[in-house]
Amino acid sequence: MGDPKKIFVLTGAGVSAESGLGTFRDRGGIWARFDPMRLATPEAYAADPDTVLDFYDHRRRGVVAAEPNAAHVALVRAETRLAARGGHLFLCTQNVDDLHERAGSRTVVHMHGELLKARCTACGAVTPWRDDLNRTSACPACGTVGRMRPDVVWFGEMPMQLDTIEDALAAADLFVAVGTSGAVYPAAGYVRQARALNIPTCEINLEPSDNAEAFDDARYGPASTALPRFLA
Ligand code: BV8
Repeated sequence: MGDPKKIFVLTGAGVSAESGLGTFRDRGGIWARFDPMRLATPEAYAADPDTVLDFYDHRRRGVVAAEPNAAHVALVRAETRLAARGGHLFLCTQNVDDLHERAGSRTVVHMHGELLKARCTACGAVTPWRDDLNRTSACPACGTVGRMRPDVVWFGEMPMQLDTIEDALAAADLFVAVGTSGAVYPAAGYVRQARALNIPTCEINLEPSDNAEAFDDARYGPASTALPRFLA
């Protein structure tokens, strides 16, 4: 891979798998048990907010109980090492957990939002999630009752910070996808954008992803060992 200076890393649920957080599409994954179209859509929230909020409360409890693993730590070390030689590691995650931050990553772009933040659907204010938040809670900013939702991006909703992500992708000299099945767009399309820009690409995953053939290189195995080895 030569000596890249600007690495764009896209992470998915697979980097949090060894921290005990469910993935979506693996056997027994979250979506194998819950239908995302029934739970992770604005329509689902409008139709049955209690069920949707319960689903996210359940996942938030898992995140709070989880600890970052060696994959998260390897990204922090790489970020520090790159910065020390004038480079940059751009970390874009599809994950809504805060394990990258808790491992020490300084800048994390959550393109699918953050489970530990709440958004008021009346005024748009985003505030830290509080465990007592529920359907009858009032927005801390505007006081409107019963309009709070998790600050995550549901299917059919616009992912966050797309311009920032596209700029970072265009400036990268290496694209690495870690722990993602390549099933969800626009994230799954980034490897093809990198190829079109002649940026070398590598996937690090437990097994070949849905768009494995789009990558120049690949390392298969658990992220907690494959990623530190790749970034060493
Ligand atoms: C958009 C947040 C327009 C909430 C998530 C038809 C109808 C409606 C929409 C569409 C449609 N067709 C296409 C679309 C677009 C849609 C989409 O892509 N659908 C798919 C299902 C076909 N996308 C959207 O709706 C997006 N918005 O398109 O808006 C637009 C488009 C472009 C530009 C502007 C506007 C919004 C998508 C975001 C949805 N929100 N999550 C929540 O978390 O509840 S998606 C959800 O899936 C998570 O974010 C998750 O991160 C993401 C992707 O999954 P992965 O992270 O890849 O996880 P997965 O389980 O799939 O894979 C894990 C991988 O890890 C596996 O490969 C496994 O082998 C590996 N692994 C497991 N263990 C390990 C491991 N690897 C290493 N080590 C291990 N130990």
